[in-house]
Amino acid sequence: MMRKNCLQVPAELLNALHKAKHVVVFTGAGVSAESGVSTFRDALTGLWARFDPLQLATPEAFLADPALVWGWYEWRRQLLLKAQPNPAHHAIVKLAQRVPKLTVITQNVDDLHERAGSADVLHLHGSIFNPRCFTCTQPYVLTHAPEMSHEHALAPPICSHCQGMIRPGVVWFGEALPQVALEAAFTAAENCDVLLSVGTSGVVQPAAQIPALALRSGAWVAHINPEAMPCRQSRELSLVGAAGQILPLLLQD
Ligand code: BV8
Ligand code: ZN
Repeated sequence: MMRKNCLQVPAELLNALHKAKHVVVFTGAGVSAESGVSTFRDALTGLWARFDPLQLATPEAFLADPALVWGWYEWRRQLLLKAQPNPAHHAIVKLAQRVPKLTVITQNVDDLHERAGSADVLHLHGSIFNPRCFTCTQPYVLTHAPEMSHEHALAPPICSHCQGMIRPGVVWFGEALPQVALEAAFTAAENCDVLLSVGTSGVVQPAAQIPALALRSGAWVAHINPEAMPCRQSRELSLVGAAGQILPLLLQD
């Protein structure tokens, strides 16, 4: 029974979602864009405007200038504390209530999926809310929101255990991804019926392999992005638009 075709969602995708036993939602910075959180590629502001995030999000940059890098993350954390989940995050929670199994895999370091109600989110690039000691990896409990009226450097806290520097709990370029989360993400991609790739430019490896893995395993893959994404196979679709506009359309009966 072909489903009625709505605004931008092809009927075959709605059918596949309706029949799916396991759906994966794979997100990048674009899913948080409508929460007012700038994506990684957006021009960095203020103090960091002169830096390329690819240079700043590295252990080398942190060791070279700990206050510059820690200040950047505290500035971003403060903005995230003020941000709210958007209709995209909420639609993912609603979709999870309608399918037998739904796995959220995110490249993002924010907690907006969790705050919207998603459970067991796989964070491939860590979390900005779980800092740890750079030297002894002892977790560090952030007790307050940073008071930063403007972007500025901020010396990182010192580890009470070994006097080392506290670092953000994110995966920097050149650092290995958390093995357990990555393996779980690959397994989910290989065993799902539909994978929705939401708000990612598909540049950063090895996360960028996830949609291709699902496609190779016979799943439908839909890219949801204001930029049209290249589609190589018949079961790969590009839904051009904002996540907060398109994801709610997938919920229609
Ligand atoms: C590793 C945490 C090895 C930090 C991040 C050369 C070739 C290939 C690979 C490499 C290479 N040189 C180096 C590498 C490896 C490197 C890599 O991939 N580099 C790339 C840049 C070439 N990868 C690594 O280093 C990884 N580690 O390989 O380790 C290893 C192995 C064993 C032992 C030791 C080492 C680590 C990668 C993780 C880096 N950390 N984040 C932080 O956040 O500060 S990744 C960072 O970039 C973000 O987390 C994000 O996930 C990612 C991409 O950022 P963005 O571009 O902003 O986001 P996104 O791509 O999602 O783009 C936004 C999209 O949203 C756009 O498409 C836009 O159109 C869309 N959009 C906008 N608005 C909306 C929207 N979509 C929907 N709705 C909207 N409203
Ligand atoms: Zn320590």
